[in-house]
Amino acid sequence: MSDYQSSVLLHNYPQSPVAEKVRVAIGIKGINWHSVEIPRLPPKPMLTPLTGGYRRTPVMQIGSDIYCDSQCIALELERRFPEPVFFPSSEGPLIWGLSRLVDGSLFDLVVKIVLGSAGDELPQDFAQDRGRLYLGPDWAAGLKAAHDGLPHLVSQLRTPFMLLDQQLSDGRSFLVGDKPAYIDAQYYCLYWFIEGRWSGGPEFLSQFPNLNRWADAVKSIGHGIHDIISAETALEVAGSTTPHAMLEIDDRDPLSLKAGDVVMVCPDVDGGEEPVTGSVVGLTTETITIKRSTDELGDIHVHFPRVGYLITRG
Ligand SMILES: N[C@@H](CCC(=O)N[C@@H](CS)C(=O)NCC(=O)O)C(=O)O
Repeated sequence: MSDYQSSVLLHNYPQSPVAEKVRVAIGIKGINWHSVEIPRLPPKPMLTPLTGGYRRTPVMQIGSDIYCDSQCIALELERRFPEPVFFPSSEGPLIWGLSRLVDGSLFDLVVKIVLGSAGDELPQDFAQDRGRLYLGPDWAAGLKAAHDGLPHLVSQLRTPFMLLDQQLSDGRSFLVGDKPAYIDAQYYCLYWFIEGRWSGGPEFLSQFPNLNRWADAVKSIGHGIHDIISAETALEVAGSTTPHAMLEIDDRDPLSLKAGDVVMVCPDVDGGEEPVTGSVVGLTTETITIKRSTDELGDIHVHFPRVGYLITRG
């Protein structure tokens, strides 16, 4: 148990592309970790006691610090395991800033291609859940539009993938040079999703030879050394530790938030998700940390990114 208490536990499932991004990122860092398999569909009764209701995948746990969203997970991995760096070039901050588009609009586009191409073949419960999550309340119409407009959606993806192919055309192994960077994991998440979950993916990708060579290089990074532990063990870890991530409070917060304020945090899209309520214990430009306390688990600190999340007073 003591090893589990201080190491990285990743709540994920094999088919999740965003989890694959984080698994590759962990591979870049070369760390040992423990995998906790969570269901692909709600309810997630062994996960949400940790997150306070956040249901997306993946979630990282270190003791009773819970990191929601790959953005927040990447920031914390970089802070705790600085070598090898996630941004091995002088343009690191610029690339990290621009990469919000990869996690945002490009990921949404790829989701539409995957869901739209599957059409009626999607199991009903999966279509309903992911449709509502990614396409909003009128998801059935959104799914049909994605299905009917598939060629247009593909045309929107072709340009960014062609640019990546050009970026790699000088023979470099990875996007910013010879060392893998977090941006490789971010783009690879899209590639992996397109390759494995859209029937037209392999044919679409065959027009990008440099990108395919790069994808082989990213695959060879692996996922670091890991084993599988039970969700019960992860809950025991949370219940037997206290949060200890370093925290600061930004006194220039645009929402004028202060330590102790009760807030609700939720992705800033209408995905029908439950907000997470807690009191502010950490506040930076990039992240917010809220404290939750329950009889079962004691104090838990739940960390979210600021970009892409709506914070309202509770
Ligand atoms: N912005 C989030 C997106 C996470 C996300 O949408 N993940 C998908 C899986 S790839 C998901 O949560 N699907 C619904 C689920 O797993 O319940 C992040 O970067 O972590």
